[in-house]
Amino acid sequence: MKAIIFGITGQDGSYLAELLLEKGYEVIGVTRRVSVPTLNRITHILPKIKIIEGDITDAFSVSNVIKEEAPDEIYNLAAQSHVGTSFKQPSLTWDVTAGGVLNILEAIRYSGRKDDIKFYQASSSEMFGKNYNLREGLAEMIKYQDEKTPFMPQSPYAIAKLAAHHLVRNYRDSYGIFACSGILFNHESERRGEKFVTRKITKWIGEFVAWSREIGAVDVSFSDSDIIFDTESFPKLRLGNLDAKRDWGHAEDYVRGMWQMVQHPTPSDYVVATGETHSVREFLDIAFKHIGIDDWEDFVVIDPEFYRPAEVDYLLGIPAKVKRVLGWEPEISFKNLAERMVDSDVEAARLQRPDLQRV
Ligand code: NDP
Ligand code: GDR
Repeated sequence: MKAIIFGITGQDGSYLAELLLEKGYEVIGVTRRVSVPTLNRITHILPKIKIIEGDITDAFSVSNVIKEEAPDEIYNLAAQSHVGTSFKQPSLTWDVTAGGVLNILEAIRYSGRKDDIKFYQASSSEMFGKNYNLREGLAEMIKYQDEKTPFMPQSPYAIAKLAAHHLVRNYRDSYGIFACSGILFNHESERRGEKFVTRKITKWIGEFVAWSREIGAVDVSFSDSDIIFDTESFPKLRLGNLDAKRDWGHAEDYVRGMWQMVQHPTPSDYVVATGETHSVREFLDIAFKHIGIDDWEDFVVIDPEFYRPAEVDYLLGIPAKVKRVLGWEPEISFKNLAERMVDSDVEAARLQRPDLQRV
């Protein structure tokens, strides 16, 4: 089997490539040319995969790679994937996150092999935006989203993802292309991009722990300023809305779901989620407790810079369909996820400081 992954250098792309290699696939990764290295998440598997230069906004490069490589499966994970950034760069977000998907679908349609290619699109729980359904819980009504919840996107990113989601359905209905979408809720990992809130928190903790060890501090005085490491003070962690609630899982579990969707005989759309929701505050609780700090409020500053013009307050996905049809289940809990991320960032920060390498 041969698979093309668009977005192979991202968090999910790296885990998916590992999974497909384990299953004996030939893996082709499409990467765009940028002025800094972007292969660090896949360095360890580079000898086993083929990298081809291409950008999903460039219809010719997309159609050439699909024609020349004649894949069995295509996974589109490429996107401008940061919701906050999409308010600042809406046009680029639209071109990549919506337009790029159209380029891939058209390339499949005219590849001469449209019935032989299976396509996976990375849709998002952000498409639900402010919407939810209600059902009775033990003590109160529970808000949730599933495949039947109407979409009400709240950002240029979510609107672009929704356009792509509808394109996938339309190409499936119109041309019989095997095209499916995973409506994935937030999933994080040790490889998560550093601007997403979970990783931003654990990266800060890693650097803070390394700095505290370096200066031998137990009681440390903190500064509100942006001074980067010195021995007097340490910049506080600057965050936005701590009350937002997300259904957070681990990316390793979620890429397994992507693959399972593509193996099913019939293409469909699936919600992939854990069925639990937690606030940013709860993530902070677990992450800071893991390094022995109970009162993280002393270390955090609320900064309006990180508020969004429109927020998605609450996401809780019901993965009943993906469990029933594909047998998918998440294996890594919220607590385990947060602790793994902290451990990884503490270790990474230690290794970056030669004087701490024996600690
Ligand atoms: P990342 O931001 O980590 O990765 C995005 C990938 O897209 C990178 O490989 C990036 O390449 C690539 N890319 C960006 N622009 C282009 C372009 N113009 N042409 C080709 N490639 C491009 O995202 P994740 O791995 O977290 O997410 C994977 C997908 O799943 C994304 O589409 C995201 O929107 C979606 N999603 C993610 C969720 C999550 O919680 N992680 C939840 C729901 C959906 P480069 O390295 O060069 O920047
Ligand atoms: P999200 O993830 O927007 O859900 O999109 P992100 O981690 O960026 O935000 C989650 C929530 O945390 C709040 N928040 C902050 N967010 C960031 N990035 N930085 C901060 O300092 C901060 N402080 C509070 C946000 O307001 C938000 O409510 C992710 C991406 O992976 C998308 O690509 C994907 O589609 C969705 O998850 C599902």
